[in-house]
Amino acid sequence: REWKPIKEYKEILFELYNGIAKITINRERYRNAFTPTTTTEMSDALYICRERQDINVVVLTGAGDKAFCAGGDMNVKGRGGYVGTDGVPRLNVLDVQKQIRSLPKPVIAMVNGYAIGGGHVLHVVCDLTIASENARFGQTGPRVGSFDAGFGSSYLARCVGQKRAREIWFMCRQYTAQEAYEMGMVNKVVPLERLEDEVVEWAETMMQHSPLALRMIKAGLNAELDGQAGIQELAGDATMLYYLTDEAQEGGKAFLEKRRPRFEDYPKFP
Ligand code: 2NE
Repeated sequence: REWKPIKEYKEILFELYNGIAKITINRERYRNAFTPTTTTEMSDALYICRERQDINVVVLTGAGDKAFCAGGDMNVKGRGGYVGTDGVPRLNVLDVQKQIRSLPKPVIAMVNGYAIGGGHVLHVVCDLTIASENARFGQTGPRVGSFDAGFGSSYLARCVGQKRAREIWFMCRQYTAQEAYEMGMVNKVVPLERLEDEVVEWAETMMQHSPLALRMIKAGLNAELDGQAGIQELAGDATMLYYLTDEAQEGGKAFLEKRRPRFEDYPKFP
């Protein structure tokens, strides 16, 4: 399988194969822990994923066979956030989470090893998680001076239930891929050597389905949980579909032609 580079970055790889974009955190030496540079680059790549018509499904993974992502890079954790090359502390992984959540295309976490701390949250916010048998899951925040009380807690609880979510955060234990599957936060577990094939098969299956239907389903599933921000996305999709109607076109045309719009000409479905 030949992945073609989409854009060059310092700390991630961004590649395309057959309509599937793959974002790989490329910091194997640090178990793919992210710095502000990593997350800024991920945000840029996710923006491109949203814009490009030839990208249908996005896969998020980590380099090598040991880690998906070990969370924030503790070497650059300062007061107030992870300190970038500009000396400013940030927690911009939260922007990455929101982008994954609102991307109108399926995002698959391809978990190839440790998904720990902020790395665990990244797999949680993806639409689907396919894991290799060697993958390990867990939060460490309360042990290392951190926590994620946003999607990393509330959406996790929607996936595994409140008792399990509290256990994961309060106990800071690691769970095997099979345990994560049984808890409901992993869709499938496969041998490591089959991981990418499996993910590509899932992506190709989804690509045979209506992109707009998948987009609306994702927006609807989010809207139920995400309050006004979720409703805004679903409503934005409704507006986009409305703009495609002759009735909406008539409103704009009438304004430009300085006449009364003839909305009565268009069908009203019961
Ligand atoms: C991931 C884990 C369990 C892997 O263990 P192991 O034994 O396979 O590897 P090892 O030896 O611990 O790690 C290999 C190298 O990677 C570095 C290590 O320091 C080590 O470096 P050297 O000793 O060889 O120099 N490394 C691993 N994770 C790192 C990290 N996060 N930052 C910087 N360097 C890291 C094990 O490594 C582990 O438990 N890692 C720490 C996981 C962790 O606590 N992450 C931060 C949680 S907080 C967070 O991510 C967060 C949040 O809670 C809320 C919002 C945003 C972020």
